[in-house]
Amino acid sequence: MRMTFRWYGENNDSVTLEQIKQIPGVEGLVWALHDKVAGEVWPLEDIMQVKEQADRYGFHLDVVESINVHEDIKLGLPTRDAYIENYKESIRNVAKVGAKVICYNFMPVFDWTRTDLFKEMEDGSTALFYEKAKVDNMDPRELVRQTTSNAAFTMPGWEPERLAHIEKSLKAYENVTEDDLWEHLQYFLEQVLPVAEEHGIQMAIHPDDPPWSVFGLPRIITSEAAVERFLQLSNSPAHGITLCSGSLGANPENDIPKIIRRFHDRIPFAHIRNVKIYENGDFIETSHRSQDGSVNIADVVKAYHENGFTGYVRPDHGRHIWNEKCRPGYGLYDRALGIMHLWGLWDAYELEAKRRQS
Ligand code: DNO
Ligand code: MN
Repeated sequence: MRMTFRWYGENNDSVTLEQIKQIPGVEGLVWALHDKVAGEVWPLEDIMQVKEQADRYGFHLDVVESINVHEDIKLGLPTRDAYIENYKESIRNVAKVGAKVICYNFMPVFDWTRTDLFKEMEDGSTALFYEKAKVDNMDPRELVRQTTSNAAFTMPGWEPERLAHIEKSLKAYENVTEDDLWEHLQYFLEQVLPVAEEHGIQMAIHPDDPPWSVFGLPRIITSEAAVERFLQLSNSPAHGITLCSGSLGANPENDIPKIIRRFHDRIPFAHIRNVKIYENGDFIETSHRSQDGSVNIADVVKAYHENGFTGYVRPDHGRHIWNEKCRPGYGLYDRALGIMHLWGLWDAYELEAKRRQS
């Protein structure tokens, strides 16, 4: 298990590289060029700047999250080919600083969706919260307004440039079915996988968050069966998944440890976090501890450990604790606690395995 930490860059993150360096066992940054909109080429020059910053602290840039896929590619429009060419160029460019994994997603219009970014919990901490009834009855434009209006930072997936065209985007999907989306994903992969393969990079899709349709938009990476169907799209070694325990875990029918045990050799990148699911379909992000949420994180780590997992891991989101002012889900404190919890479990399983051998 190779521990990483998501970092948004010098001007866009409350967390510093010096702080990240002091979290035990973090070897690399999960990074992106956050000022680029989907479809744009990532210029080598900009990438080199991130590399210089990472080098100062001895972090690698093996994991990129995310190079976003342009909406025209997901919609299967004729204009997609130009955007796919740009995507290939970005793959070649991130390869030049040693990237090994590119996390991406194929969610129409909206990336991760929550109704409250700072929901108060009983202990006074706050966390990302999803209220199902609210989303079901909400005008998506209202959610966009709410999500972006109080944000001190631009949030990935909620970039103003992208959402300015929300009306048009929603309309464009009116006749796009799940099967269409699968086809468009396959078309995209057929083009980019050979380039990724040639550069020793694995493309790792992030599941849909939450793993069901929102606002009538199709969503396809939502379950174990979907992961199976996805992996069958290609035999390329460059074809894999970012297994996000919190995204898939928001549906209680998704047995995360089981999914890991089944597909571990196709998981180059793991997001590990917990969510507490309520009976009405709401969920809130919690500490990593199994006792605090609905996902058995101890068993998630066990599933990786017993399969000799050598991929990259990051503690996905965290709560906001100790009055930390940070971007939603991406503070320092709770993610650092999460990392120590993951190491604690991992080291204990490691010890147990060694004892068994001797
Ligand atoms: C949710 C987070 C997401 C994720 C992107 C990947 O679980 O990990 O923000 O980073 O959807 O493209
Ligand atoms: Mn995730």
